[in-house]
Amino acid sequence: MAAPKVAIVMGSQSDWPTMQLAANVLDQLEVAYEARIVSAHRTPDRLHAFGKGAAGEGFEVIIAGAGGAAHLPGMVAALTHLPVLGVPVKSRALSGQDSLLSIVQMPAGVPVGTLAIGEAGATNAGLMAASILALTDEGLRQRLIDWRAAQTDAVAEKPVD
Ligand code: RP5
Repeated sequence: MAAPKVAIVMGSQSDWPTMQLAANVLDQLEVAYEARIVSAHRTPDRLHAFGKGAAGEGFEVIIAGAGGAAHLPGMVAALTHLPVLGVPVKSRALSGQDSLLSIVQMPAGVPVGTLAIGEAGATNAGLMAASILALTDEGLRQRLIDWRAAQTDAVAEKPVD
């Protein structure tokens, strides 16, 4: 596979079961990615180096997931011009409401494209990263169209017992 254009970063190992769903959809669409743990609070120097270096590393889209006081997506967005997709991970204490509000309310001028809380958000972040890259990648565009068509075909007209 080609050098990864998508970075998936997360605040903790505990975020991986959620963020893996973004990775899964990228696997299905044959989009190369690299996943890293980058904690805004526990590894601030790593966060700074990642944000400043992401474009130079060849990444074109960043998916950033975090929970609780979820400052990672916003801080990454502050450090790069690349599109940042934020995934609010479902937190133990507040079911991800805290994560969502921490990520979504960015000040004008520093955008984070914020997805839904938890698994749907992670899956959709993967799909959205693919759709951004598909703007300039014809093969990926077709794979994405096929993926969506297969999803439509998989929906039965009637429920089964
Ligand atoms: C955040 O704190 C992480 O993104 C994670 O969602 C949450 C809890 O982290 P752990 O205590 O499980 O490492 O920084």
